[in-house]
Order: sequence, then C-alpha cells, then structure tokens
Amino acid sequence: MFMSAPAVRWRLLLFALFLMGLSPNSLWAADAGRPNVIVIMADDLGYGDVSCYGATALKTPNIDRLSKEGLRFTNGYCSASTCTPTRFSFLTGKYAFRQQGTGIAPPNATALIQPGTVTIASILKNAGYKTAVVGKWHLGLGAKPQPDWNGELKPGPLEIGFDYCFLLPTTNDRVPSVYVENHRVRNLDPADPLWVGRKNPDGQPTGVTHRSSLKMDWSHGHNHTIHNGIGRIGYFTGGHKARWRDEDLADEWVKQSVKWIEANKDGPFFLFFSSHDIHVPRMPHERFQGKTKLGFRGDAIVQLDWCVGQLLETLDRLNLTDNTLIVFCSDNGPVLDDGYQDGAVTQLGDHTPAGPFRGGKYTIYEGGTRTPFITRWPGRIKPGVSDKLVSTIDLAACMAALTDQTLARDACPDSFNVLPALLGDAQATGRDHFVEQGRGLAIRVGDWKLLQHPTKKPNRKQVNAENRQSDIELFNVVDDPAEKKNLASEHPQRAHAMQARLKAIQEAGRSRP
Ligand SMILES: [Ca+2]
Repeated sequence: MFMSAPAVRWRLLLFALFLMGLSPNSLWAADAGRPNVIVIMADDLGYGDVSCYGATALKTPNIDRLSKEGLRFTNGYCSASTCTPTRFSFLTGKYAFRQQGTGIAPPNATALIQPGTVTIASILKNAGYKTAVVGKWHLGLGAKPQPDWNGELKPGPLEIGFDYCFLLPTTNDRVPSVYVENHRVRNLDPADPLWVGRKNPDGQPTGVTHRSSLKMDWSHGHNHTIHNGIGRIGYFTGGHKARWRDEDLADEWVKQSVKWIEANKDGPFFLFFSSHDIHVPRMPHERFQGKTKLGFRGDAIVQLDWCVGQLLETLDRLNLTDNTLIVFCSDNGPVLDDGYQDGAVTQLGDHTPAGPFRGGKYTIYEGGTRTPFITRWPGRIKPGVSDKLVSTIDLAACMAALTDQTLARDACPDSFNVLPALLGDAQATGRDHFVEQGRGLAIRVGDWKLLQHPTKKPNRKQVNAENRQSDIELFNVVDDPAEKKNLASEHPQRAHAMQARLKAIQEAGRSRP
C-alpha cells in the first residue's frame, strides 16, 4: 500500500538473507538507523506538571532524565484537549474533527478505527517491527451494535497494526473495570458473564444511593456502579474475577510492558505505553499515596514518573538504551476537579498544572493542547531544548520517514514529517501551522493563534469552562502565552485570513503538503 522502493529492496534483502540462513535480527542489530520506538503517552498531564517543565511542588526525576538526555520541546502539542480525539489522531495521523464519533468514547463504544486504516502501528509493522499497546485504549472495541464483552472484542488494536495489546478498554472512571488482553477480557469466568450498559439493571448500589460508603467521593457525575469503593460512569455487572483494583493499574502496565520488551528485545519493536495517570479517579498505589503535598493528583504524577523510570531501567538492563527512540507526551492538558473530590483543588497550593498557559483539558487555549513533549535517542539525538512546533499527530508520518516508507496520499492525511525536528537536526523547521481541537477549533500559524469558539455559550457546569469575551479570538502566543489580549479587532485582516485557512483545511479533508 505504501511500500517505497527502498522498502521493497529491504524486503528482498530480508528474503535473500532468509535463503542464506541469516536471521533478520542479526541484520536489525547492524542497522542503527532503525531504532526501537517507545511512545509514552501520559493522560491529562499539563505542561507545568513535571519538574523539567518548571514544577517545583514535586519532583519527576525519571521524566527529567529523559529531558536531560534528550530534546525537550517548548512547542510540543497533542492534537486535541480530550483523550479520544488525541489518541485517534496520534494513531491515524488524521484530525479527529474529520470523523464523526471521535469525541469522548462511552463505555460501549465500538472500534473507532476500522481495519485497513493506516496507523503508526501498521506503518512500523510493515517495516518489520513488533508492535504492542499497553494501557489505556479509549478508542472503542468490537463491532456494532456493541462490544461482545464475553466473546471476541474484535476489531481492536490487533486489526490496525498491533501484534499485542493489554488494555484498559475505556478510561479508569468508566466501566467495565477489567483488563482486555488481545481479543478477550482477561480472567473472565464464563459462569459470571460481564454486562455493561447505561441503566442500572438490577437495582445495585450506586454512588448516589450509597454515597457515604465511598472511599473517594464524586463531585459531579461518576456516581453509577460502585467498584473498589469508587463510583463510575456507566453500569456493569458480573466479571468479578476479571476486575482490577485502581491502585494496581500502573504496576500492571509496567509488568506487561517489561515482559513484552524482554520477549522482543532483539527488535526492532514499537511499544505504545499508554498510561492512565493522571486521569480520574486518581487512586495511585498505596506506596505513592501521600508522597506529595498536592493530594492524589500529585501522587499520581509521581507514580507516572516511576513507570517511566521502570521502562528506562529495563532498556538500560537490556542494553537497548542507545538505540531506542522514546517520545514522551500527554493526550491533553490538565484538569483539577474532573469529577472526584481527590484533593486536586484543595491541596493545589501555588502549583500551576498548565505552566504559563491559559485553560486546560477540554479547552482550545494553549493549556489544553500544549503539553510536555520530549524525545530521547542517545545514539542520535543531541540533548537540548527545541522551540520547533511538533505534535503527536505527526508521529505516524515521522515513523514512515524513519523507516523509509512513503505514505499514500490518503493515508495519515494530517500527519507531517517533522522527523528532523524530533531528532533535533540543525536545519529542521517543524510545522508551519497546526489545528488544535477542543470546544471549537483553533489554528496556530507561526507566532499567531486564531480561536474559533462554538457559537453556543459554554455550559457553566463544564470544567475548565472558558470565560471568553467573543466567539473569535486572536493572540500572539509568543508575546502573550497566557492568551490574555485578544487582538482580533486590531488585526482584522490577519484574523480573517487565518479563519479562511482553517476553513480550507477543514474542507480539504487533508492538510499534509
Ligand atoms: Ca486525557
């Protein structure tokens, strides 16, 4: 589909080696140009939440190590300010606003990415990589009308380029609270089938009826089925042997990832480490509880940092560090009260989760999408800081470039090859423009950003609701990173031109040059 001439030559070479009795691994080992790739995507982690981006209320030594040994971006973005659309775009290289149903996926969402879609995983698999995703999925599983929780959950990651998956199927605040390994719920007892739905099927206790029994109280929503003393979004019954404990999720992601890396250490491999930290409910393992003064939100950041440390240690131990490209990023900006009373608001102190930026999760201000973004590849990347504009949506095209493949025109239509920027090459330019998705859309071109808010007034109950003055705003985000001074009326021509460009990108169906 997108095999370039060099890729064809590569396949022929592999075949020739096979005939000669040589294993591909011996060849890969000699091919320093094709590193292993690990994308570590944090959940709801803000620009200012880690110490290498300025946090002082806590320490993140392992993420700081990535920064010290790699390239720390000051204009690194995820493509949207909520989970599902960013993850959709990261995998497919396509802006989520182009596809219906890519908003925050409900518990019974079916697969949002159809088999046959070119993804970052299928690109790397096509180049001979072993591929896996471990952690949060939240992109739907199975076919319509709804996932077959007791049967095969298909299609899913294995149908779009991953060889292996070990998943939290939706989010930790949504049901069902089980693991999915490849096509099945793990440890599911057929005698205790799993049911997932929107209505309480059996009059079971809920976060409303049994609120005083909860170990973490809710603040809005999150009051349906109670599992592990925490109210959830949605109802589920059965599957008791398959249920996890929130406190153990991070340990499980690390355990499964390390096992998979060890099994695939001869490489090359691609691991998407999809942490659920620091999404709500924030219930880190007991050994991390109370480690910061910021409440469980801070403790969950420390837990995330520990996970990063475990991955780095594994690479060191297996002698894989020098030839592994790590990309550390987040799926959207920060939020404090996202439905539970976990101390995030009351114990915040002077910590600034979004760093110098306005807004956070759900918004199209910079806090929603400008997030920590670090690349490390000791054998190739010179440590430093980069102000080049790059996004998680670009990783698919970058991996195609890294493995010498040419993308078909309709594949990954909004993913730009900014690989030279990711690697810190001297002449690299990064993106010239970028569309950010939240409540509404925004386009950044150079130093300028045009925000096009939905004309419907924001719901006052929404978290991180914008206190905007008008539907169209224009900021110079270099001079005014906090987006305080709306320059739309001072620069009407620029505002109109940027609005027209945004409209053209929406209508064109693609934006890669
Ligand atoms: Ca998220």
